[in-house]
Amino acid sequence: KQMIIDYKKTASFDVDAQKGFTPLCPGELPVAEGDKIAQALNRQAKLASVRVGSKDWHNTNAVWLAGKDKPQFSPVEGENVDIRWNPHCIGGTKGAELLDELPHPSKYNYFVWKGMEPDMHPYGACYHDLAGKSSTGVIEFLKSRGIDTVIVGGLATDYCVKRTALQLKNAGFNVIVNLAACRGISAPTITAAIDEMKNAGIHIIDNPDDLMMK
Ligand code: VGL
Repeated sequence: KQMIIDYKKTASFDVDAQKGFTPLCPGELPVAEGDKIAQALNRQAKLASVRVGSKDWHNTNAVWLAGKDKPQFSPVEGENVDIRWNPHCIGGTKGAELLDELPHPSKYNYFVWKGMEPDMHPYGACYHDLAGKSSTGVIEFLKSRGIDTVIVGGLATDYCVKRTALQLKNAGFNVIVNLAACRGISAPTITAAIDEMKNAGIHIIDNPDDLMMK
């Protein structure tokens, strides 16, 4: 089933397409095939007049870091943190870099660096906090450009891509998640994420073959 999108009103969103979420950084949060999505992101970007992106840019002193006696996924107290994670995407390290085939952040029309405060670990790229009150500015930017449709890809499907897509949908955009340009952490959470996004009215596509530009 084909969907018509208006190039002038469509944006492409590269969510956290960083080496820290790929097998290139096995000690961080490697997502299987996470390093294989750059071409699909570049392809979807050709359907859009605006390209935006985000990065996790974390600190070595973050309160949510897993370590000895503090296993990954264990809960951590704080308004803007929830569970512990292995160190990943630490500012200035290889894990924080975008995949090699992607543009430099300066070449995007708008770019978000998030999770820089030691006591904040957001997932969605649209808000710095977990409650969705502190804007990163990307929604306002997209609206200022007259964007009504956003094609989303990146890492990981079940965390940051899902949250970003839901935030965009809540902000009133027509949202398309392109699975060819996403990889996720685990099969059950990917399936649940796809269900949750579909239930929210987000379009899930396997690849852009069925998108028609007008
Ligand atoms: C992510 C888990 C922890 C993501 C970030 O980008 O999806 N997942 N931090």
